Amino acid sequence: MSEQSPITKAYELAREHFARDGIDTEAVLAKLDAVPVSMHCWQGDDVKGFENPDGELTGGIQVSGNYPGRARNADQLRADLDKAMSLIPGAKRLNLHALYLEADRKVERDAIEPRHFQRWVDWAKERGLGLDFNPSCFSHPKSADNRTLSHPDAGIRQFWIDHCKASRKVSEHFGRSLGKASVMNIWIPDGSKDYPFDRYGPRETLKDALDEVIAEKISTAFHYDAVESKLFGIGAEAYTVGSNEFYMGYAATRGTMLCLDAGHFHPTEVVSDKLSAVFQFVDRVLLHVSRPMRWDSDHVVLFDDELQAIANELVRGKMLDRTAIGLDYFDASINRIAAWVIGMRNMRKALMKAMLEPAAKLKAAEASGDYALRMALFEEHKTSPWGAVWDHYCESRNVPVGAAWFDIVKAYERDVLAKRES
Ligand code: RNT
Ligand code: ZN
Repeated sequence: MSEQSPITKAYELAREHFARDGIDTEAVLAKLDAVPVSMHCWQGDDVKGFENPDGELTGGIQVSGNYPGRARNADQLRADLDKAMSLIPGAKRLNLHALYLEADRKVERDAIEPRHFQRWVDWAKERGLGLDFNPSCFSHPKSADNRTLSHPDAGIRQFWIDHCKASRKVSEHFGRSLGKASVMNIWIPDGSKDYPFDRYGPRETLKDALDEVIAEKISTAFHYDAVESKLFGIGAEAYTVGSNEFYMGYAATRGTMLCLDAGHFHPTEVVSDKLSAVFQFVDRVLLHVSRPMRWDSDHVVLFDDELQAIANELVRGKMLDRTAIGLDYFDASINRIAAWVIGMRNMRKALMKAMLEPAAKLKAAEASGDYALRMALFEEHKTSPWGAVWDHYCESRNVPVGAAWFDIVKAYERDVLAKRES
């Protein structure tokens, strides 16, 4: 018999540890593998896209940093995505924005068609990936005054309605071509910098515009609509039309998915506490896992308490099947591929740790009112040998163990990224 590797040895001990709590780590890893996490294309090029790569990012979101090597075209972005995905275990999807179309001449946003995304579809099909989609209601002259679907001008409003309708066709095409339903998320920057007189009117306008967008029924075998709320944005500090209450009501009454972005709430509010509340009234949730620092800063997702709390909720409350997990951040100050790999690995690591909780014991402790035991179990799980399970998971799924992935990213930076125009 061949010598066991240190990783396997550590895993065997960990496996026994968790088995004592009735947890079958192999079953956990099989379950973990199947949970898709949607990787956001826009970390690779600072949310620029290929419609007008010299254009400015607008809509109250901001990228900071100028680390060299940003993807300048779709082939570069796909190469970067391939590199990142080769370092990330588990089922993955790719989340695209309308800005990432490929066309040989200018295509207006209200005229986008599935064929402008065909190369993405072919790429995803070859890799067995699902695709998700987003209309891009920002970085455009017609969104310059921070009004899109709630715009008071009927012509401009119609332009954005038509963009969202066209986007649904693209999303449906993704679902049909790949056999995996696409989640299409509508986020708009609409709001105002200072106190408005009328808060009611724009919300009524937005409601009607959204109703027009989703009027045509599309099978959920191929496509889901999601709507994303926000507390504020740069230049929309006083009023955001699409607030949490607005979209909560919208999703609940229209049957769309509700998108919860971890950076879109008051600083002491957490998405982890919202999940079990919104799931009483909406069928499906889209998560934009992000890390706000003092504001909606879209920092790289770390393995922190709130990420763990989100994962715990999804697993404990059996909400995973009703949740689409996507990441949403954009950091241009560090190697962009490393940023993807860190966030994606962290998301899955948190899901794994949640699945390894001594759930039966915790449940019993809570039911019997033994809150000291509950606390003790929570605390002990923090240092249980889940790291050994993670290492084994990575090794058995043929992705680098520990920080070994970083050398691969550095080699790619040297050989590929550094040669791109700065
Ligand atoms: C903006 C929203 C939105 C965007 C992406 C690019 O505050 O979070 O989801 O980050 O669509
Ligand atoms: Zn978001």
